Amino acid sequence: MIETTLDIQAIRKDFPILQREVNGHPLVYLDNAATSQTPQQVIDAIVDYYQRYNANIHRGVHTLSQEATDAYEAARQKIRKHFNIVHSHEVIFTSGTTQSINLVATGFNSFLKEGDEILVSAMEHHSNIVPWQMLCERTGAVLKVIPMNLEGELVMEEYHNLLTSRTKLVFCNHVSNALGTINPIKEIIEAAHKAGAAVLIDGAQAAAHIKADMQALDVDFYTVSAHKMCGPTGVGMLYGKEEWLKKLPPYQGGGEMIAEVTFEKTTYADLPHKFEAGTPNICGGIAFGAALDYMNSIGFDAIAQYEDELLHYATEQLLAIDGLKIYGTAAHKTSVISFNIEGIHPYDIGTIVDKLGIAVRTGHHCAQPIMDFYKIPGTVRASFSFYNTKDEVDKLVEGVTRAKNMLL
Ligand code: C6P
Repeated sequence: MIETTLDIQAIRKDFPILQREVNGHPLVYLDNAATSQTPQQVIDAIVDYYQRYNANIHRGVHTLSQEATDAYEAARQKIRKHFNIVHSHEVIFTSGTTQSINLVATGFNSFLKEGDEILVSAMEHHSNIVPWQMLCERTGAVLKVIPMNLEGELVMEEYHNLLTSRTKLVFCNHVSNALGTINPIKEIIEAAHKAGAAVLIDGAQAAAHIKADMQALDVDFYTVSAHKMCGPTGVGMLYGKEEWLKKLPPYQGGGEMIAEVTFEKTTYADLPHKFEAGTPNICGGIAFGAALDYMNSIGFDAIAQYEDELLHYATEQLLAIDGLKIYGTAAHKTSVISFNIEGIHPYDIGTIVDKLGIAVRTGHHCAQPIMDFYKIPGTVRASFSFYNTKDEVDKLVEGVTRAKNMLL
């Protein structure tokens, strides 16, 4: 394994929160899959917006409004460039992945009929299950599940068998939040298109680790939450191919999304505004752009390589604990480790390590079907970012060992 060339200690200085103590111990933040931490550069962009040019966008002729509009649209351009998207109007600002998925699911109401089929992977977050179930209830379409194996990989032969002329949509995450599996989305998209189905990829867990290329993937829809990639909460994006976004009806009605309104009839604005009703999270959008700048200044290849190093080190160290079992052992994984120790509830481990300043997530991770598959109530999930260190992995291992000795 190649050692990283990143200066991790210098990077850590960009994150003020990493200097704090929790319960009398230096914070060890290993809940990055839930929400990543925010570098000073992004905090500065937020402060700068509120200190210098806080104003509504696309509406005012005054200078502040124009400055805010320019910064917001510049952020859209940064997103376009980062994800190699053809048109900036294919970037829709949303409040995050959940809203992005609901926008598409609601929009498909009029495109589905009874008996049509929707395929969804067995390792989805609830936000990529429930909106489709609701869509099926409204339209009479049928939800079918692409199964996974014990390693936490999709059974691709089954996927190919499930695809038929009845399949209209396929939904899958790029990376599983509970297992870390990187799914073969290129193969999934190509096969779905051959069968005449559209594909939505939930990129919530991938975007902080993999620079996804919308044109190379040829995906129809892709979703991202900024707060998982060094940005603020409450903002994200929906990428949609122009042809789809033109066909889908507006998601919400209100200001900004209209061309003309009379009491008899309303016509809608062009893309992207058709899907951006009301005053958006202006500051959040600008800060999302700053987060992309920050992560790109470090470099996604270097990030992925270092996180892989952390993943392998942490996997090895954790497996040395007797009775510890890792869920999700796919060949291609991001830096997420879900585990349990026989005879101990994950919640108890999470509570004890928190007393040592270590933040991990415990529970079903909003992915109950995965827990049902493994017949467990939940897991302890440690998720690593490029600002974590091997020293922090050691602290996790010590903490988990201590919890085990206390509880067994
Ligand atoms: N997963 C986790 O701890 P929002 O909340 O809209 O930003 O993202 C929802 C979402 C959708 N898909 C995947 C794969 C996700 O991981 C998440 C969020 C967090 O795993 C919080 S539940």
